[in-house]
Amino acid sequence: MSANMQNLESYWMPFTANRAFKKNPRLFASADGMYYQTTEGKKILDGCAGLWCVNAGHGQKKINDALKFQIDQMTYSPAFQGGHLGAFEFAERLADMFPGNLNHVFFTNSGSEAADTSLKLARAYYKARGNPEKVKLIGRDKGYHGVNFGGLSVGGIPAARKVFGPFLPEVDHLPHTHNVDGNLFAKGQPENGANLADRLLEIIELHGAETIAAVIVEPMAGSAGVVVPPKGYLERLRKITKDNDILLIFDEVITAFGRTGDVSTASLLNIQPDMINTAKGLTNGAVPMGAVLISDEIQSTIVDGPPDVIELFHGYTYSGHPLACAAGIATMDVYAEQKLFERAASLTPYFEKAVHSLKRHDNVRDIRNFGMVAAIDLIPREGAPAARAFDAYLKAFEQGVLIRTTGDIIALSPPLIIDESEIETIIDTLDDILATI
Ligand code: PXG
Repeated sequence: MSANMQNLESYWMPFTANRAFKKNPRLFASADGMYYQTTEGKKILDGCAGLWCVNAGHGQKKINDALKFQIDQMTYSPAFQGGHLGAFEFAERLADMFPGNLNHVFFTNSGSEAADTSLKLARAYYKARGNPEKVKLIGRDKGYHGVNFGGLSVGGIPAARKVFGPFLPEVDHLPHTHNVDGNLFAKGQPENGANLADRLLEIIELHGAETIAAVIVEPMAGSAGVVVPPKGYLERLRKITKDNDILLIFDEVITAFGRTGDVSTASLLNIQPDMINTAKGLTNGAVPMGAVLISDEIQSTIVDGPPDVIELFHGYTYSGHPLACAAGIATMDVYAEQKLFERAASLTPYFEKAVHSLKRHDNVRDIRNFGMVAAIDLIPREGAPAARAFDAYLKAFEQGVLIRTTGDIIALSPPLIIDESEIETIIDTLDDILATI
């Protein structure tokens, strides 16, 4: 059905300017490899992996076949006091892939649910361990942990919080690491800003470590416009949290599954957090799913009670859904067989060079990159914040390239199957557009 035959009013679209969209809809009908096709038959090169999730590209046959098979086997089995083999297999697979002692997996249906699950687990852990006063949760300015109340409470994007408060009271925020002097046009991790992790020491002094359960950060903040961790910053956060008996949660909803060149950014940087949140690339975006990877210590402390009693009153009707697990297992096969994490790592220098070539435009304030993610930070138009970047978005779409914008920042995070000529197409298109906006 084409857009002009369809009434678009009933569907309230998320994070969208609904009225503007419905006047000028952009509707996708099919997708294959690096390309979408719109309802009008226009081919669109995917520069942002859908919404940072289709890491293996569109229409991967193995994932589709696994889904078709699972549909005929069983589409639902009860998640509580019941199970199916796919969930156990997928959990074991993930536990093997993620670093160190992260050997337990709690399935959710989104990154938002993963955020709230991890925060609840942090509190449950200290209650089980006999430290019920350790309840405070420390997030970071510009942080994004989805849209539920826990994630919003520790989150730090004003527009996402503005009309929804009040939030959880037992929360504080670290400063962000964005735009530290001397970091403009940094390639990969910037040099300056590791010392900002020391602000955690002040937060600990203020509240007392004995009241703090966890610190949650995105290793690289995506939604805020690609804030890359300064060299040494995450390592410093790990040391301070460990020294003070505070859990460290990495929200890797965007940064896991090859995006930064390894299974997770924790693995890439050889840092051992106590929990890692994932979603998006977990199923290549084929079925909604999130997962929290949990350390042996946290899991065994919570589960260590009378064996016939439910240990944790938490979970979702669709935790470990059979279709999501089938898609997820096949997705992990595809990542491994097509060596996509290695591919991301080896493409990064080419991508980095291509993106930084856009520096020559007067309206570009900064360019940053980390693995297969990049941001082109534009100087806002006077009195019209975000207008210049959204103009770029509309023009790119018109010219057959899908990008993502947040505020006046263009974010690129293409599927990891991208090749050099497709990178050139994205950059050439942006090069043309930046000269006109
Ligand atoms: N944590 C992080 C770090 C995220 O990036 C979520 C949690 C929430 O995931 P769900 O599945 O509940 O949406 C996210 C989601 C963008 C963009 O372009 C970013 C996200 C989602 C959609 C768009 O900035 N991040």
